Amino acid sequence: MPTISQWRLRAAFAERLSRMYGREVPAYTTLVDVSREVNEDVLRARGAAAERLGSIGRVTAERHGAIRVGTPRELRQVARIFGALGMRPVGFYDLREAAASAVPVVSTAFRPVDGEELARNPFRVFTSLLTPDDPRFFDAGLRSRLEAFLAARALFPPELLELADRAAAERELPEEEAERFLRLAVAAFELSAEPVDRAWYETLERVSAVAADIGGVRSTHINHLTPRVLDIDELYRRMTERGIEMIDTVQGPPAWRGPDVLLRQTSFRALAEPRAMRTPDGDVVTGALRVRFGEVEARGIALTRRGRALYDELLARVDERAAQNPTEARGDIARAVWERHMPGSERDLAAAGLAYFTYRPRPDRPRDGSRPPTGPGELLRQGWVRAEPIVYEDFLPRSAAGIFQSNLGGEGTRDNDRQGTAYDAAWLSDAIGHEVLDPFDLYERQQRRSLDEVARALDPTGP
Ligand code: OOG
Ligand code: NI
Repeated sequence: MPTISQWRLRAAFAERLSRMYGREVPAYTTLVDVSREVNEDVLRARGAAAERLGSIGRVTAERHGAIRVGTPRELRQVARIFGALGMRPVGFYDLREAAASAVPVVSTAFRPVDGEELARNPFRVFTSLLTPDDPRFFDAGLRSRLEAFLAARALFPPELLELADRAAAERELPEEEAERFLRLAVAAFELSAEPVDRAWYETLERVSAVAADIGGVRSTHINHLTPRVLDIDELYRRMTERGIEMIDTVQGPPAWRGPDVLLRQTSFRALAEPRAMRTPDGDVVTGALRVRFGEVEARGIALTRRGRALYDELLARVDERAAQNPTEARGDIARAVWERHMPGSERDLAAAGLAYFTYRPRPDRPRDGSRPPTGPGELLRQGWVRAEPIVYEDFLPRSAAGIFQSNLGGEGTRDNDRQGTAYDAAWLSDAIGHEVLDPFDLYERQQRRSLDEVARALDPTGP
């Protein structure tokens, strides 16, 4: 019997999830269509340069999803399902104070980690875990009701988890099992038709719409699915032209004349979806919840720790200037700040050690027996190597917090006089039972490996 490898399972899962979400949220299909049109136009206009940060095949198929779970136990089950697809937890994001509104979660992203796997299919899922024990959001009484509610539900059928373990262990599944696994996995993230207990949902909603979406229902669902676009400003214009109301900014770096770095994202507000509700008298009525939305993103070059520190510094500078000049467009302020302080070319980013690249020896490098210089900046400048950008595969906490706002109607409540529970990557690793990997380490290793190969190839005393 033929078998299906992990990456094919991952690609098939992403595709089926996309089809399912398109049926459930038709505006998502519009977003995918417009993204495709923009990508085709960019490819036509820029040619090979358009594929510098990933082949058009990869970019067209590329999606990230977002899900939200309630307990470490549920998170461990999610890790088993994504583990089957060759996706591992990368990065720790604390969203609890990243925004003005109350978002009581900490998050990670499950994704493939090595270059070849990413090139095959980079599907990733931003995964958030509710924090019922943070006293700024939940008092003791609500916390215990919430924990009891979560303990009593099962998000994933045992058969799905068993098939997941098998796929993870064998790195493939026989065709029939693969089909069963994919069906169960997609179904686990569909919107449930089970009536929502309205009083309970509203109790949680007073704390946070995100808390209600996670802990107010007995199932989970995909919250959004995000295509990748090569020109997000153009996409924003075209969506607005079609009458779709987008959030008022593109999150992340500004539109500027330098290279695309990190991640730029935007979204449209969550749409009202009909949901069955059980009233306190036990009647089932049709209500509506605004939970799910559409997001789109453009990806750029991964920044080093130093580059990221500069990014954060510029963000703070832009905030400060925007506060001082409330009439000036934030995008214009940001562009001016960036054009002044951020190196404006790939080569300058590389020389300053601000961004990650894969370095390769140039076939036309000096062959006169001279010794190569040290350091990627000089190697590049003197024509010994070329540098290909490493794409940023992760998320940004501030942008993520902005994206969460897309489905927050009210502000919710957060009692800032109380001390929040401390969480970090080590705590999350323990909760998942798998190490949460550090994204910088992954990029660093990829760059290091290429520089080691360059050193070997350029060593005049070598074989
Ligand atoms: C996740 C929000 C964060 C992103 O792309 O930054 C996110 C959520 O709404 O559950 O998906
Ligand atoms: Ni997202």
